[in-house]
Amino acid sequence: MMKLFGHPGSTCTRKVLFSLEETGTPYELTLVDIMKGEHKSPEHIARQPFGQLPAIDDDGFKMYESRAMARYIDEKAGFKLTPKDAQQRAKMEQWVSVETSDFTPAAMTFIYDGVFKRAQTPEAMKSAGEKLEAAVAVIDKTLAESGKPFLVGDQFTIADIAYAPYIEYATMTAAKDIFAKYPQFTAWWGRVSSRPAWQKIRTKGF
Ligand SMILES: N[C@@H](CCC(=O)N[C@@H](CS)C(=O)NCC(=O)O)C(=O)O
Repeated sequence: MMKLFGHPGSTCTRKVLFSLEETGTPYELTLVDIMKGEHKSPEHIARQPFGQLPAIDDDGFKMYESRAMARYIDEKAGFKLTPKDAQQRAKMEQWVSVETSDFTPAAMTFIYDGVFKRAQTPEAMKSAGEKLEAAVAVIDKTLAESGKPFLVGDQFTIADIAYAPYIEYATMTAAKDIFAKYPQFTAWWGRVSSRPAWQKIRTKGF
C-alpha cells in the first residue's frame, strides 16, 4: 500500500491526494503536522531531505516532489491522467511548467498574505497581481480558443491537477477578483473543482 506522508491542507500534498483519488490508487495518509514543525524532524528529513511535504513510500520505493509523484502514481495506474499522444503529452508538460514557473509563485504571494496571514509588501502584491493576471489571461485565452473543457483538451490530466490546490486557496484572497475577470478560466475551475476526487480532499484542510 502506498504511504503518503503529508498534511491534508498542504498544497503539495493535495496535488498528490488529487492524483491518488483520480486514479483510484489505494493509499494511507500519515500526518506530518506542518503546524507543529514535524516536517523538520530528523524522521521526516530522512524521507524528504529539504524538510518539506510531501513524500511517499510505495512498498519500500521512496520519493519526493509532488509533481514527479503525480506522474509516478499515474503511470502505475495505467496513464489515466496522461495523454497517449506525444503532442498532447508535451502540452500537458507545458502547462505543468507554466503552473510551476509562472502561476504558482504569484498565487502563493496572495495565499501567504490572505490565507496564512504573512503580510506581503504592497510592491510584492502589485508584482504578484500582474504576474498572476498574465498567467490567468493566457489560460483563459487558450480555453476560449480551443473550446475544450480542460487545459490539454477533452482529457482531464495532471496539468489540471497541478493548479487546483493553488486556485482553491487563492480564491480565498484578493486574487478572486482577478479570476472573476476571466470567464473561461472561471468555468474551467468550476469543472476541475467539482470533480468528486477534489470535493473529497478539499474539505480536509487545516
Ligand atoms: N517542490 C516541492 C515543494 C514542497 C513544498 O514546498 N512543501 C511545502 C508545503 S506545500 C512545505 O513543506 N513547506 C514548508 C517548508 O518549506 O519549510 C514539491 O512539489 O513537493
